[in-house]
Amino acid sequence: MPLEGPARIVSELTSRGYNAEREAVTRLAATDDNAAALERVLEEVPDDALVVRTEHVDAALTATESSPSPAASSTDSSPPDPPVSTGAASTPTGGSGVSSPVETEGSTEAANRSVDPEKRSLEIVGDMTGDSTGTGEYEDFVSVFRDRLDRLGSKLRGRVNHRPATAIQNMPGGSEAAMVGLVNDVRSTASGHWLIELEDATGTFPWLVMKDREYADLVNELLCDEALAMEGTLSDDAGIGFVDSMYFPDVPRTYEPSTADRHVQAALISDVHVGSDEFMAEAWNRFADWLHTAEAQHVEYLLIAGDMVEGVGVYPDQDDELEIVDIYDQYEAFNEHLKQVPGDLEIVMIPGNHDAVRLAEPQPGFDEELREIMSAHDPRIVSNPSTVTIEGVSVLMYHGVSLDEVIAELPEEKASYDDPHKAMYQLLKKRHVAPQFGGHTRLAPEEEDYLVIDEVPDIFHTGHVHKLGFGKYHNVLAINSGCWQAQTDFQKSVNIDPDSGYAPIVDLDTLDVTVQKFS
Ligand code: D5M
Ligand code: FE
Ligand code: ZN
Repeated sequence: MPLEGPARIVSELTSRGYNAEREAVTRLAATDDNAAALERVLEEVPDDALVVRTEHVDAALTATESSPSPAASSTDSSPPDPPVSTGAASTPTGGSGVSSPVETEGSTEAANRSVDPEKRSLEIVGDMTGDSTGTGEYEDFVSVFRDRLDRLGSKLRGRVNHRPATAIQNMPGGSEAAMVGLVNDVRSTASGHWLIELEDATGTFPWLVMKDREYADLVNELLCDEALAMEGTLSDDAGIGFVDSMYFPDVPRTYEPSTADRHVQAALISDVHVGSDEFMAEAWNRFADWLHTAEAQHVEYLLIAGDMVEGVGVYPDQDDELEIVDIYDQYEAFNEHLKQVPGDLEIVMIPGNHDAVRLAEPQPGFDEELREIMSAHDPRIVSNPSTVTIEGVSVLMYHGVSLDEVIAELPEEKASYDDPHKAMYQLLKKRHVAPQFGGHTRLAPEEEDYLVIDEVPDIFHTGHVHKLGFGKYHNVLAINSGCWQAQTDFQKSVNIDPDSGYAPIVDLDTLDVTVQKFS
């Protein structure tokens, strides 16, 4: 058995019925004779273990030569647990999670999972971790908005014959004019029309949308600071433009998403909230167990869109609902839960508003100390937002704090907690994950606006509102994952009924979604 490199080691282990921690594989790969080392390690692995851990490798490689024995095939002779697709009573995993060791759960997963890491590809774009330039000065705000206008404007400028605000101010009355800018203000007039002030690098200009024009229906979805183009006719005194057409940066209707070349799936989750009294450890255990079953054999990627832990001091009176009060202990516990999922999964995570990183967006990925703690299966830890391209399919991951704002500002039929994906459609249309400045969503001033959706993603993944919803907008799959936290007192007080314990699973070859329920 000549073995070369980590990929061969992983497939050899899988064919023998084992999963392995990434670090374990790395250490094995570093030995002079990979094949012999692997045999020694398999002798060292306890009989009931399904995962080859770093400790096993260390123990085997430091131990004196033991008597050679034939290669251990899968030591698991117990009958497999039934695959679980709907959770509930059929998987008696029980326990409060943190203390339940990985190896005792999930039975024959390794036999059920045979992955070939060489078929995988994963690439990250837009991770701004370590690239924050903001000093918090006024100039940074100027620069972030200038960058927003430049980049979103470039998606609009080709569509209209635009002029700067100051040039429009000097055009003769009655002229045709168009402008690209950021929405500075939206108000209704005494006669029920709408006045929208657009701002560009030169100044501002007011545009009037008449209440009986078709575009009036779009005014109620405008947010301050989003980029727009207006086209119309100037008034006789050239003091105002009467809008004939309005353009959003948007996703082209004909957008054709990329898909994977083989049948492979990704689980998209968020809002685990470990450390909260309401964290649903049993539902999580069922999810982790299910990932080890044959039914989940094609799930090779796990994306987690923020709120790994409950955090401390995030909301008033949150302390009353904490099971774990120390933030580092919360991450340790989260890591224990992460260990329960198969070691061969590729995991990508971004932070959310409950996580221990700066609250203002973009949020850089976790610091070194937290990365050390959350090291189970060696996850890729990137900023909120970031885009991860898996097997050709680009997934824009964003935690989703701005969704609260979109839902609050827009009419029910365009954005609501019951249909969180519709709020996501608005962000895609605006090509920005958090358009409105100065409201609920905190934005960090940076030289560059990392929150612009430059490239159309194939999948847009958010969380935060703790509701499950998905749908397609101009062929882009928008998924808001639910959460792993039962209803909190606060949520009860404001009638938020969370969708807890669901995992949406995406087929990367078709972009079809199935939902697995574990609560
Ligand atoms: O927020 C989960 C959802 O609940 C999200 O829509 C915000 C809302 N939420 C939860 N707690 C509060 C408080 N105390 N004030 C305002 N809004 C709240 P998450 O941040 O994921 O817990
Ligand atoms: Fe959350
Ligand atoms: Zn959140």
